[in-house]
Amino acid sequence: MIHKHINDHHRTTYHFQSPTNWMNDPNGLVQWKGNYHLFYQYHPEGPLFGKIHWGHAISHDLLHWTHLPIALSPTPGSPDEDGCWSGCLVINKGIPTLIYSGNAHGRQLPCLATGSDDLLTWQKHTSNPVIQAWPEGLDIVEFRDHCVWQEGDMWYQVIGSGIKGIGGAALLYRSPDLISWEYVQPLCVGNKAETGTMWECPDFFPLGTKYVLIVSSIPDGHVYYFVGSYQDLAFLPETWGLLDTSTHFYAPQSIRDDQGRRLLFGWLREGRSDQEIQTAGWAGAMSLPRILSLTTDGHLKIEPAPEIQQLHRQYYTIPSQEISDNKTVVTDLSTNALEILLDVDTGTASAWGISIQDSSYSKEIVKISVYKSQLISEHSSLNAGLELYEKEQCELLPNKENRHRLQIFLDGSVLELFIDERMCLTERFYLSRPHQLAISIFASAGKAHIHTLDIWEMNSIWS
Ligand code: DQQ
Repeated sequence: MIHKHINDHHRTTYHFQSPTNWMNDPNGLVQWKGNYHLFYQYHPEGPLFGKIHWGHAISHDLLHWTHLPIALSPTPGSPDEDGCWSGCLVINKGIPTLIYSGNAHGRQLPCLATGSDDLLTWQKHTSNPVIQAWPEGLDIVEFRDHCVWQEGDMWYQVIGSGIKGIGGAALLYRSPDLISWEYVQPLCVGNKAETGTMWECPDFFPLGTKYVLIVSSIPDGHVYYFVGSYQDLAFLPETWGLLDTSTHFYAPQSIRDDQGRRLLFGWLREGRSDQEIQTAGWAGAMSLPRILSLTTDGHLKIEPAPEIQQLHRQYYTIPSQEISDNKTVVTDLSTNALEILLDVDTGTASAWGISIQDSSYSKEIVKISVYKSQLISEHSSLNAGLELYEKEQCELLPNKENRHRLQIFLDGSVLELFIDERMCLTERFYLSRPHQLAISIFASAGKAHIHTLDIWEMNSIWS
């Protein structure tokens, strides 16, 4: 499918990507007439951010995607002349409808487009922008991105914003028809010292007995979730945390699918320079579909969608055992698409982990280790003769047995980690030559018990 970049080993095999050029946020997620539709922020004219369109792809199984024609393009002289920025899709009396941020003259305002039954052609509304100005009486910094839902006969939406001197905000509006909107109040306002000065891409939905608000924060670039209650048109957070430890995961959007699952995709941004991106000719990938549910202590449980297991191909494993040093499990794997499941009891070891490295260049390595209460993800590669090294770490949640379950998804330049079904850590890494990998596990200063080490090569999602 993606012929243009076929020999680029930094491209992914089973994470969604645009055919070429720049992509960012997932938009307009919907399961419609049996198919999943994924729209996304796309710059078809180059590999860097520019005049943004909506790319579009379809999947019957949440795994295999087919690219469709661009869904939305900026219209010269209109409220979206400089870009069709992020938004969502709702079905209004049977009509698929997009609510997105029209970008013009450096400001964004809400716009509407209605779609054909196959979601291929979109008609922009003549009264765009449907909200003409920022809300009065509030001193806000920005105003964009939309999450829209229906309660009874009324439509509601939250728009991403920030209140000067206070913090990020999700502003609540209501409308009888998606066209005339009345500002209600802030659904939720954050503390700038904790969760940033501006919230992009708010996503608000019920989950189990609670409600969840997810926001992408400026300036730190992290994604925060809040779990709480929704009363009298206000959201009261009870717990909160990071949806992903890393800033390589951003601007997620979720939907409730036909199975009743809360599915979420996020944009995986690059970790290389604009010059390297220009040379590559593309940027950005989508996370795996993540499934959200609630933990018993009121936080988010985050798991990869089980459909991903259908991509398993060649399988490697070792028997359950104790280890106290380094053990090579497999060498010379010529693949850049792997899933690894590691279930380990720390035992008496002070550290344990897994390293995935180029079979002959020891400096090209991805290493994931558990040391004390920290999960540490490190990677190094050689770039034009220079060694690049990056490290990301997060606090593991205390667990009586000191046992941890890591699901590691390695795909081209993407490393997506699910830790104890509670946390994610996403990285981008760029090995200097096509992957020829050796995988080993290790423990130091004591014995760790490996309950499970499963390794699968992965099939492609493109036919
Ligand atoms: N990306 C979009 C904006 C959004 C930002 C522009 C988040 O609508 O705020 O591409 O990545």
